[in-house]
Formats: sequence, structure tokens, C-alpha cells
Amino acid sequence: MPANQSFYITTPIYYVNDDPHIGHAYTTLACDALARFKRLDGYDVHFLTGTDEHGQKVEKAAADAGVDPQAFTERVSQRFRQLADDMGFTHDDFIRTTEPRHIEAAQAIWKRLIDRGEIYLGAYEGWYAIRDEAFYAESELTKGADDEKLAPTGAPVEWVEEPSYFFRLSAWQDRLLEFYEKHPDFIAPNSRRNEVTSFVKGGLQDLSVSRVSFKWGVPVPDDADHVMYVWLDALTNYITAAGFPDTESASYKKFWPADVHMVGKDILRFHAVYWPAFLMAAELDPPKRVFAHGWWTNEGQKISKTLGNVIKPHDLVERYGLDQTRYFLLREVPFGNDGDFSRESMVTRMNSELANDYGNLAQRALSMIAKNLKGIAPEPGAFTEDDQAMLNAAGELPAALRPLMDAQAFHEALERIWVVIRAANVYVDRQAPWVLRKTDAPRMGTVLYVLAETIRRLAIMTQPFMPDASAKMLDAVASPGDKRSFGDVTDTAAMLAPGAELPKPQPIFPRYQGEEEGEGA
Ligand code: ME8
Repeated sequence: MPANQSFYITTPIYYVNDDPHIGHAYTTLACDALARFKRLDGYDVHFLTGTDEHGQKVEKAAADAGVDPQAFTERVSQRFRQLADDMGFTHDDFIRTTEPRHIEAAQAIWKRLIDRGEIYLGAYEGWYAIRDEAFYAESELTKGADDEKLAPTGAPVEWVEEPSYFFRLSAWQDRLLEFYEKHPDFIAPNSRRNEVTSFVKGGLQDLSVSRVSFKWGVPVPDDADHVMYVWLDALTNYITAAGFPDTESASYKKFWPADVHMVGKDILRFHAVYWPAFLMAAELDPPKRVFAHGWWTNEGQKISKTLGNVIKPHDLVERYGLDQTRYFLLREVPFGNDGDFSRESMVTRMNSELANDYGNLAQRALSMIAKNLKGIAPEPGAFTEDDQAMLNAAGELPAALRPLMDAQAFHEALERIWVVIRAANVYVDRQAPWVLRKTDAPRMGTVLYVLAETIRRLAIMTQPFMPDASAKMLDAVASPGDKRSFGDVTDTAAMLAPGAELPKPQPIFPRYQGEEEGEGA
């Protein structure tokens, strides 16, 4: 890996109108796993998350809570930072759109757009959904109960008529299509790419980018009656954090354009249509990729406050454990698809894949070393073909995982690791070191060495997904803290040192014994 290669990854910045839930944790978790993976692979990573604090929706939530918007955003933003701590996220920066550095950047992109004739003053007349902070055409609306007009997302809309600045989005249709054509990896997964392309082919209208009917936003430069449209403000956070408006700064040059904007499918249009258009119009580079993942439901139902089935990430962590929760969320659903949270499948994965497959592998091998070899890593004899095949299978994991992680196929990356874990369990059964103990003690030592070394390699590879458990496993095979990157998977200098003292093995993935009927079975 070339030294100092950079990798910039971002989460959406979350609205502070409400408390964080599993959906927010999911997007940031995916970014965290990828950020950790890239760091372990030698990249200089910049991982950004934060909160979206302006706009009518937040203003309204603050008014409902009887607090002024600034105090309200302070309070809720703090809960998102707490979530990040609870989940062990390793972001390098947490941006808030009410920070001076961001207001400066948002006004600077506005100026670039107005200087280039990409924004003009007009009047907006049309439908607006506060919940989505989005404008809708009459033709997109459906009717709800009592003939109430609804956006395609189900959000109620209201009629808005006011002076407004517009961005010449209509002029960007062909250039956007050309951009998608030239950069086939820009939108992922593929099905989403087709969705966006047909939306753009359907024609684009100029976009209202300022409002005068409320105040909670970034003031438009040179026209204080207007505040910037919250999406233009919010999207700009990605360049603020890279150092914009100083496009000559070392950080901007290093990290912009971002490698991946990770988003939920609900906000793909803003990221894959508006954002590259704003940037190209401002003569700035568009990001390299936008990945839109799917939607989580709870036991088959849409997650909503009204239904009272909001899953709090903190509760999952308390109940099942942090690494278990991280593993489940990334393994359960092919990344990109919708997913359903079910306790039964959480417990099944914990017990069969974590406790049985991975945990038992380590426990079996390491307790044999503890019992039969006084906890001292054995000196291996010559490796047989089987031994070598086992070591190679684990050694090939970095190369096998790189393309999967670059495609954000987290579930496949985990499955690929489990192929090796299962192979290691087959290897133990076939080699039967408990039989060798009586018949061929030196050969038992070699088999246990191969197993412990395989565990070391596996634990290096599971770090991005399950950092705490992997660290414990690496401690259990006496792996030094500075020899845990992907380069150390096969570096002979990092291999388990014969004679090393291994600590007494502790179970790392306990079986979950649920009290509920059916759980723990
Ligand atoms: O849209 N399943 O913020 P937001 C999966 N501020 N992911 C979910 C989810 C669910 N049920 N619910 C939420 C905004 N998410 C804007 C973004 S970016 C410049 C501005 C995740 O608080 C998912 O990532 O509504 C979704 O895109 C995001 O939360 C929306 O967060």
C-alpha cells in the first residue's frame, strides 16, 4: 500500500429534531468499519460525522420542546456524540452546522455559485414537506386521509409562496448524466444508480435554495432576509470539514474529493443529484462515490415513534454486547438491501457464528495450549500440506477482503472471514490434537501452533468489525499492540513467537442465554 494514501469517508449529518436510533447507528457503524479497515491497511483516514442543525424541521422541534433552537441543538447534538461513544466509533471529526467554520464555508459556496451566475433571485410557489425538508411538484403528491396532500415519502406538505433564490439545476441535466456515465462507480448499489439516472433523464427543475419565512439557518450573503436552504447548507459540511473555503489548504488537497459518502436510500437524490451539481457549478470536484444503503424495520414493522418500536442502539449494546451488535448489523443484511431487526436472528447469529464458530475455535485451541503446554506457544515442526493450507487460507484474507470492502460489501467480507473460521474448525477436528497428545506430542505442538497463528491472523481481520473482542483475542495469542495491521497478517516477524507466554484463555463470545421464550435456543 503506498504510504500516506488518503481515504475520506462521511456519514450523513443527522437532524437534531429527534433522538438517535438504530438507523443512525447503522450508517455510522458501516463507516466506522470501513474507516478502521482502511487504517489497518495503511491509509491516512479522515472519518467525518456530525449533526444537521438548521432548517424548519429543527426550528419546529425546538419550538415544540419550548426551547430556543440553539439550546435545543446543543442538547440533541450531544446525544449523537454519546451514541458515537456508546458504539465505539472512531470518527476523526464531528461537525455541527451551527459552528462558525461551517457557516463560513456555506456562505463561501453560495458566493461561488452567485459569482458564476448559477443562482438567481425569483419567487417560489409550490409544495414543501418540512419533515423531508424538500420541495415537491404537484404531480408527485398523493392523497392521504381527509384528502390531505402527501409527499411520496408520506410526509405532509404545505403550500409555500415567497421570494426565493434559485439554483439553475435544470442547466445541469446533461452534465450530470455525462458525469454518471464517466464515473460508473459514483452511485452504488447499481439499482440505485439506475434510479437516479432515470430521475435525471426525466428532467430537472431549478431548485429553490433560500427561504424568507423563518430565520433558523445560514444567512444568505448580502441579503439578510433570506436563509440558505437547509440541504445546500448541510451538504456543504463535507467540504467544510476538509478545510473549505481554503481550497489550497493541506487538508483540502489531501481529503477532497471524498472517497465515499455513505447515506440511507432516503437521501440519495440530494447526494447524487443536487450535491454534484452544486459542486460542479461552483467549480469544485464532486465526491468519488455515494453509497445508499437500505432501510431497517423492527420485527417486520416500520420503525416509528408513533408505533413505539424505536430501537435504541444503547439498549442493544447493553443487552447483547457492543461487538455482537456491530457484527449482527453488518452481517445480517447484504449492505444496500433493506433489513429487518429480529431478536431471534440476533441471538441465533450470536450463538452459532460468534460463540460456536469463532469463540469455540479460540477457546478449544488456547485451552489446550494452557493445559498441555503450560500456556507456552509451542515450537512448530515442519508444516504439512494441511498446516500450510490452513495458514495460507488465513493469510489470503487481506487480499480477499480489499475488493469487498471497496465495494462496501460488509456482509460478504464477514462471510469470507467465516469461511476461514469454519475451515479452522474442520482442521482441528481432522487433526484431533487431543488424540495427538497421547500419540505424538511434537505433532500436537505443531497443530496447536498452526491454530494459534491462524487465530492471530483471523483476529487481525475481525478488528474493523469487532474491535474489542478482536483485541482480546490478539492479547490471548500474545500479539504485540504494534503488530496488528494487515501487513502483519503474513509478516514473518509478526508471527506467533514460539516460547511466548499466553495468558489464561477467557471465553470471548459467551452464548446468549435469553430469558424470552425461544431465545438462547
Ligand atoms: O436526512 N434504517 O438526517 P436524518 C436505516 N440531515 N437507516 C436509517 C433509518 C432506518 N430506519 N433511519 C435513519 C437527514 N437512517 C439529513 C442529512 S446529510 C448532508 C443531511 C439513517 O437525521 C440513514 O443514513 O433524517 C438516513 O439517510 C439518515 O439516517 C437520515 O438521517
